[in-house]
Amino acid sequence: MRTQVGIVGAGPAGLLLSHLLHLNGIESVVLEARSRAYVEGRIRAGVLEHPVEQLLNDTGVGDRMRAEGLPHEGVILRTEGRDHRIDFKGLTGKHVMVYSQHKIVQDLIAARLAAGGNIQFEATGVSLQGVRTDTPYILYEQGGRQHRLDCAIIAGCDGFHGISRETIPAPARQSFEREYPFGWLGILADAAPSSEELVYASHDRGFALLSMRSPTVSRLYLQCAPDEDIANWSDDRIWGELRTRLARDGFVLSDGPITQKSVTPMRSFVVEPMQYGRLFLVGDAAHIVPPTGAKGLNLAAADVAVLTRALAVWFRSGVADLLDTYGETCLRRVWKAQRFSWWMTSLLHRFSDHSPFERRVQRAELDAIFGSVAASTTLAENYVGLPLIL
Ligand code: RFL
Ligand code: PHB
Repeated sequence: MRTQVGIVGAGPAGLLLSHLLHLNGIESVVLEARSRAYVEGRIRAGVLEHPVEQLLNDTGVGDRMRAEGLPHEGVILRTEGRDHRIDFKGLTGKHVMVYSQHKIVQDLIAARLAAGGNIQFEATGVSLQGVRTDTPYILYEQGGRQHRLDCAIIAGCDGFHGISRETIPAPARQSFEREYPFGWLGILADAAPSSEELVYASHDRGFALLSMRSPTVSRLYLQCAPDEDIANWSDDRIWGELRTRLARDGFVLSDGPITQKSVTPMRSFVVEPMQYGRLFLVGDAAHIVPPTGAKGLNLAAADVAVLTRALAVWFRSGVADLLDTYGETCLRRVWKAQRFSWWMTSLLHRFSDHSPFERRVQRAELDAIFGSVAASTTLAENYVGLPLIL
């Protein structure tokens, strides 16, 4: 099989890239290790930045998001029973969109298939060959047979645990990493959200987040140990802990059946460069942020926007300038999002090794935001999203 762009991974990055390339008249084939049902049901992110919402709308895949998504004009920071609202609309004129990542994946798969797009599910044993030549190709197995996909460009959209990043020889890449001494225990529950807006709560027992997926489904998180055993968390214990950490006078947390539970470790990670010959790393394959800033999926979409623009010029005219600066362009935004996610994480979580002095400084930093329009505006600008291409 032959195509222009071979894409590894049918997460949001790979599918959005395939969609945008198609709109630019460029052919692609997406190779995905998992089944369609698996990727369409995988519960992950929920908050879209304003520029990403616009991108989905402008490229014709925003119909269901407009119907079912929840535009949010602010978030609440809660500490010691006090609320401070960050007014996105008032401070930046923009909002964020609460809409499930797995629905975006469903919407993109539907759009690609309706347009005759080629997505190969359950393609395993993927290996990238000849990435330093003008004729790279991808080997994979499917249905018990070995296949070969020839292409001009390979996009590694296979997430943090994929094989694309490791295809770059170790001496040619540098990783920047921070692991946090905690994780997030996340639940989905059939319960009406107890707040109209997201609540980020900093509490002595640890961070908690109230989020949502729809008017009848709540998404909630608790800071926990990075290797927390989910078996130790009964539904009652989870709701009790959420009630303690989210407490405020007059606030009532409504509960309901928990339909999904998981523990996610927290990590900041960037690999440089994001390009090696004809291989381009996109999204989580190149960078991971802790979820506190709600940036991961949004960064993946920004990489896709940069790569699509560069490939459109290159395939049309052979001019490689934008392609050669792909990584540099993405990394400007990536590092700003890294800074913001690290800062939000440091601000709101309980660190067991903090001295009483450091804990007081952390509270003072929250207070400084509460008392300053300038500080609140900086937070709002970063949360609603910087322009896709900086
Ligand atoms: P993905 O989504 O991991 O997709 C990679 C795809 O590649 C496939 N794959 C392979 N295919 C073929 N061969 C191989 N060898 C392969 N190896 C892997 C995988 O099966 C998969 O289908 O990466 P992508 O596309 O870069 O998208 C990134 C986002 O998924 C991620 O950044 C976000 O989910 C992060 N994130 C959030 N981001 C936000 O912008 N806003 C949020 O509110 C938000 N909340 C979250 C999050 C991530 C979370 N978890 C579970 C990590 C909340 C959580 C709890
Ligand atoms: C979510 O709804 O899953 C979510 C919201 C905000 C975050 C992280 C995750 O910062």
